[in-house]
Amino acid sequence: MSLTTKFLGRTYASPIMNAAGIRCTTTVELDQLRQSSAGTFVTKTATLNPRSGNAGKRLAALPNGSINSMGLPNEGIDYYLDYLTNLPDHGHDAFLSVAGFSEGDQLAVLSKIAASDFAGIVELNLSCPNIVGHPQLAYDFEATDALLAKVFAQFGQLELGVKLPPFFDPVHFDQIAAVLNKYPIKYINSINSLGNGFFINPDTDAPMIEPKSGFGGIGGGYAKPTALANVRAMRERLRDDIAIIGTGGVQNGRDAYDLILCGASMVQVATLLGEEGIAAFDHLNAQLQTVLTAKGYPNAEAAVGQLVTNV
Ligand code: RRO
Repeated sequence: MSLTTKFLGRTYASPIMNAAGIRCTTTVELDQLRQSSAGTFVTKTATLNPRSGNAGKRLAALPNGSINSMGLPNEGIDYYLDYLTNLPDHGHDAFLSVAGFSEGDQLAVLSKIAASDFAGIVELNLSCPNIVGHPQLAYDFEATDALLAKVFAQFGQLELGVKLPPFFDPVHFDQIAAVLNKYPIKYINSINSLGNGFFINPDTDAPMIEPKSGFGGIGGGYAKPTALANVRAMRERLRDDIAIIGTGGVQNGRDAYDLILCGASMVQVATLLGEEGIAAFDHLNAQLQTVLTAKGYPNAEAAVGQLVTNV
């Protein structure tokens, strides 16, 4: 019995890891993730220059999840590259999440990575919902196509995946999959938070968070059905060699298992990790192992995509 999974030729002891943004901004947090029972880790999304993010209360717990408008606070690409390239494996088993505010920005970040000793996996975040004046890029299929054309023309040597926002319509699943299938993309990560939700604090009658007049990305339990739908819909549409990371609404081992059944080879945890800290990985691993054993799977990899469709 094991939780072993494979992803881009790497073998991980567990498919469960953090989602970008959660407890992964500083080297202290990254060290804690490395020492935890997570299968591996991803950094906070890095930009060309450090950012302090949006001002005011920008993250709040909700009855069944969370709302955030962090605004991409991070230490800048150089900081994360320095950390990762100084690991014994040059970050081979890790993920580096990156974003830019323009095509030029994105390409500049990637050229820094390409010029470094980083040996790991790059995740292009096309779905941050919280930057005023910058829409979630992956909702613009033409702009996504144009960016990926440039990215792969210049940085085809990188092992690169994309973090996607949730889609809600079969036509949109078709359209984004058609774009992604054109490129040698290694994986997708579905989903980012449900963008621009809203929640009112019953004590104050004011929005729960301050930036953007209270609009923010929704995560946790609210996200689970949409995350499952996106992983399943994308698995049905993407080339077989494009792997999937499932993210959204993982509160217990069964939630992780459901994402795996839909086609996820790795599973990321955001809201629960924010609330519980790295002990969350111990609970989730134990619960996922119990489900896999009860269902007769020898490891996590064997359950990937095994959704039953003929009952
Ligand atoms: O920092 C954020 O506000 C943030 C990002 Br970059 C993201 O991709 N998803 C999210 O919910 N928040």
